[in-house]
Amino acid sequence: MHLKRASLLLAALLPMTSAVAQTMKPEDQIAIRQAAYTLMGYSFGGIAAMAQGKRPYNKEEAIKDADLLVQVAALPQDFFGEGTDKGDTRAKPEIWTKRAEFDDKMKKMLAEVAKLPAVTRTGDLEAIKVQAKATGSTCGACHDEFRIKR
Ligand code: ASC
Repeated sequence: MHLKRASLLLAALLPMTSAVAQTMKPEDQIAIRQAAYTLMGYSFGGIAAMAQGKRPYNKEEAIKDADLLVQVAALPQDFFGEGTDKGDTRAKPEIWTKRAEFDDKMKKMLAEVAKLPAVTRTGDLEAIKVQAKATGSTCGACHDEFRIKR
C-alpha cells in the first residue's frame, strides 16, 4: 500500500474505538493494521535515522515523528480480531495461540514509544539515541516471534 493512501485511511480512523474495530471485515482490519505499521515505520524510521546519523538531527522533526508514532502505535492492537489470521498478512498464527505473550510484547513496545515525545523535546540527541534503541528492540522482539519473514 502506498504511504499516502495509508495516511489518509488512518487519519479517518484515528478516533475509532476497539469495539468498532471488531465489527469490521477481517480484510479491512488487516488493511488498517498494515497502514498503522507502515506509519509506525515512517515515524519511528525518522527518529531512528537521526539517532543513527543517517539523517541530520532536527529537533522539530524528531518531535513530530514521536507524536505521530504515539498515535499510530496505539492502533494495531485493536485490529487482530477474529478471522484476521488469514489473508494477505505476515501475522503468524502464534499471535492467536500465544495471545498473552503477543499482548505483552505490544504493551512493552507502547511503553517505550510513550517515552519518545518527552525525550525528543529535551533536544538531547544522546538521550534520543538511547530511547530509539530501547524502542527499536521492542519492535524487533515482536517481529522475531510473530511476523513471517520475507
Ligand atoms: C525500525 C523499524 C522496525 C524496527 C526494527 C528494530 O526502524 O522499521 O521494524 O526498527 O527493525 O529491530
